[in-house]
Amino acid sequence: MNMAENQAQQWADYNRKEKTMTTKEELLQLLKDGVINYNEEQVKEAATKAVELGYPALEMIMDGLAAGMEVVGELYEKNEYFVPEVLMCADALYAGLDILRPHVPKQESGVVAQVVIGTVQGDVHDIGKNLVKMMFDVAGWQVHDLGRDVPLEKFVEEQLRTDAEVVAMSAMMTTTMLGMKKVIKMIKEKNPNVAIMLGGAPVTKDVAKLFGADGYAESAGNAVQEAIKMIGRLREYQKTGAEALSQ
Ligand code: B12
Repeated sequence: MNMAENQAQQWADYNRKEKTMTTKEELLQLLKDGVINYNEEQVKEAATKAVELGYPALEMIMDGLAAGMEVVGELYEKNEYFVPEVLMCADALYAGLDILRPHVPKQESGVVAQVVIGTVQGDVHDIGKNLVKMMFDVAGWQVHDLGRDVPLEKFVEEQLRTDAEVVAMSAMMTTTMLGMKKVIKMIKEKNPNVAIMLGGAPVTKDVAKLFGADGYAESAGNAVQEAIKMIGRLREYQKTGAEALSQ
């Protein structure tokens, strides 16, 4: 092969590679659109491709799958989607999560503890809760997942059984959110040294405070950091409390 032929070959190889190589942005869009259009096959293909190409799995989950579900929420609010469509969107999201989740790298969080997590009684929304669970998992925490629609007493029982430092509750409805307050009261009565954090769309920092929780995070991205801060505050409080008593 002479030099001109060699260059032509290299150019052809480059063009072929360009065509088959999908960019990160394209895959994020495919994941997002796949969730919005409840296209499970598209989501699976895009997720598999993202893994093959080594794109960051966490970014694919948050900026692709979860971002798609945000749009689904807007469509539901505008009455363009109803429960059956939303359910299919959730199925598509979970299909992608199954593929991407094992590729989220472990992260050093500095503190490793146990967390009991679940969505409160009467509430079947578990996508957000599962993303928070994943963040604790990758941070190396031991996670006791109670699932969704969890009877309120179950949080208390599981905390006592495992002696977990943190209990994290999710609620997506204004009605079910009230159950959190009951759980906080029950847990604090039995064991005041547990740090309780709340989250979910209707929950705010003020609501969490009003309910007597120790912490709140508005997204899965900062849940672990907030949990670590909560543990720190609680330990500090125990220390100063004990010092005050001994004086
Ligand atoms: C998907 C969905 C469903 C799916 C749930 C599938 C599943 N497996 O989860 C299905 C179709 C089953 C469903 C059913 C219903 N739904 Co719905 N649903 C939604 C929707 C569209 C998206 C929720 C979601 O997954 N978002 C994506 C995730 C990633 O976000 P997220 O959940 O907010 O979680 C993030 C944060 O909040 C936070 N977070 C969440 N939990 C926690 C916990 C902790 C500890 C921390 C720190 C952080 C944290 O981190 C997450 C990730 O960053 C919302 C609309 C919306 N805008 O939220 C309505 C919505 C929640 N649903 C609603 C309603 C009314 C219902 C139904 C009653 C409808 C009906 N007529 O049957 C039923 C309820 C059934 C029941 N008993 O629970 C209402 C609730 C209204 C209210 N304020 O009370 C909403 C807000 C829609 C609306 N605007 O009316 N729903």
